[in-house]
Amino acid sequence: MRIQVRRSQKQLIAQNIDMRRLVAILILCASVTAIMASGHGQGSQQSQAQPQAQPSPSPRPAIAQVPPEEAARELNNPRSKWFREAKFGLFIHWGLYAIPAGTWKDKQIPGLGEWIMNRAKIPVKEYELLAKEFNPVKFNADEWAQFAQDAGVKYLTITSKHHDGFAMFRSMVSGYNVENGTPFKRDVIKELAAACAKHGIRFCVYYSQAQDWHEPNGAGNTWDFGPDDKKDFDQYLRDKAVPQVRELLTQYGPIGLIWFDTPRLMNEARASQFTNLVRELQPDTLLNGRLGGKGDYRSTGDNRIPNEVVPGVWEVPATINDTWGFKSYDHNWKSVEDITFKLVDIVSKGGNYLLNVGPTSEGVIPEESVVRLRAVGAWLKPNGQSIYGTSPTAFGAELKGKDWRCTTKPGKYFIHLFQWPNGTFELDGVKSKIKKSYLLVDSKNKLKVNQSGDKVSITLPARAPDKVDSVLVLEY
Ligand code: JFZ
Repeated sequence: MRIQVRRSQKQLIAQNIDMRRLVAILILCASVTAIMASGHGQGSQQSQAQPQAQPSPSPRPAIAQVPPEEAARELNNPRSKWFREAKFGLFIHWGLYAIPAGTWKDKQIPGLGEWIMNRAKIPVKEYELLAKEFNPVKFNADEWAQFAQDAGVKYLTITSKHHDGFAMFRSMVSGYNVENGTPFKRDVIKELAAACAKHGIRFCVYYSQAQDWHEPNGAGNTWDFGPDDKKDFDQYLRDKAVPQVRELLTQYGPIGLIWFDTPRLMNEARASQFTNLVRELQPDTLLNGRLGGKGDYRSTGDNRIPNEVVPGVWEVPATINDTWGFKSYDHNWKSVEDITFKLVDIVSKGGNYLLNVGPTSEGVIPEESVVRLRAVGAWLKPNGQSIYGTSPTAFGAELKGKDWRCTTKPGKYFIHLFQWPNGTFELDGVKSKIKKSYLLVDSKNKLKVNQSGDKVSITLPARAPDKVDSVLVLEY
């Protein structure tokens, strides 16, 4: 990767670019070098350790930048068009871990809810028994898809198999699955895929390709099966992971993307088994960046939002409290204001927001999540044109503060005002002549525009039309 950066730098110098871009590239070179040296790149040992829901205070960047030509390739990939325009997705972590919900044998287990088997070192023989209890009678795929629609997300990514190895779909490969191994006897993935199709939501699946704590040769379970380097990992890939991914790609209609994760023990050859399968069976399905090979887009570290615009196609996977899988005592819900700000902030930097909910063992999405996401959806209804299909900010100075953000479409700046200015909104560095300005929710009322050179001043009404984010449109 370093070599590619150097080459691109030379090319750009040859093209006589200005000093500012050169400085930016040098910083990029330095940060790529730093990431490689510190072993913090995606797929490194570090990212495979027990993950934290909270960002670490280390100065490591939220996302590993790629050379400009690589970012351009991501952006020009026709396969990712829907994803680039979607901007907002719903992540669902749901599995057997919803039953203990963070507590094992009367002890609250620290860490992420879906990691309880690992954190409490629960033997397979004990954890497996949860399947016999799994009976989420309140699960209603249609309600979940309706909820996704109300929240304004364009895609939904659900854990079809997390690290615990339990498949939430009917599988011929392993009886450890929701249809054959539980009293529930229903295929969750099938019902949800159908409901999403009905509600116009792209259906996507998470699949833990490397860690599988249920299998002697899967990565991660050292308490039952000993160290990973003694395992026949290829046997696990051949006999479980690859055939299950084949099932996912053939049993449920179109899959928008597959979200692979924590690529322990993965390498190019192992990753290509999945890549080839996906390209063969569903050439339109996107691959995320945590397979262990090249993906169609990249993820930031969990809950990490970059400070600047990041070129390319990328996504921020994020929790709505501090866990992915349901924990009965995690009440640290992010507010509607915070979620809306994060959505706009991420979109203004060029990314997607993949926000998670963790349903209970009864099949209910916690009411606290529902209320918040519905409120975001209610904001998106009249303001969605300033989010979906937009491009990043045309400015950048605003990213240092939290007062406002900018998203763009050809001929339009959308200014998201999180702080309502007194009287006028002043904007610097405007390169085009502003023709008109109005509030997105009140487009009939034209606002007074004063422009002198690259400075623009818009006269605003006394009150903000929205208490979280009022969108001001500037057309040029
Ligand atoms: C992984 C999982 O281990 C976790 O349970 C959850 O599913 C989450 C979405 O993904 O955790 C990670 C993986 C990678 C990073 C952080 C947490 N990373 O690269 O920063």
